[in-house]
Amino acid sequence: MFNQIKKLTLALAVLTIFNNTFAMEHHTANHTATGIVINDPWIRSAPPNAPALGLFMQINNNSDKDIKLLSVNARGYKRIELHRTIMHSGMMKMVKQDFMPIPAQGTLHVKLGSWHVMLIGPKRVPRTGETVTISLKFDNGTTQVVKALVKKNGMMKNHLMH
Ligand SMILES: [Cu+2]
Repeated sequence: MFNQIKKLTLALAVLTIFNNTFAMEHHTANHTATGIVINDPWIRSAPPNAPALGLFMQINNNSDKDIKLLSVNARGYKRIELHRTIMHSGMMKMVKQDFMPIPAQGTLHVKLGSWHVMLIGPKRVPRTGETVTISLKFDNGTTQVVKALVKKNGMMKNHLMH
């Protein structure tokens, strides 16, 4: 009887450990698969002769490691750069960046007046309401393809008027 209980306890313990391990692995795998989530990618609408366009989004990092956005690609542009707008001697200035950092379990807000992507030298400026296919390459070896909606931004207009 005692031996049977011991065996049963052992079996339960093994089962529990196995279950926990399985759950943990599953958890980790899930995070790896969905480490980066891109929300609301959009391009600020611009006149047909605009030399460059701004691309914005929120990038969520659900993983436990810092991740870098290394490059952005899209068809129909001379080149695409990662930029950050900073204050320099009381002036707003755009500075080209080698990467964008997305902190572990955090969000990078790629937005007007801050981190942004510049689509330079468009063959044709997309119209409001169109979508542009964008591919983003990260240093964790993944590439994400998103469709960015071209839209106006009233907030920025108000901001500029201040
Ligand atoms: Cu810029």
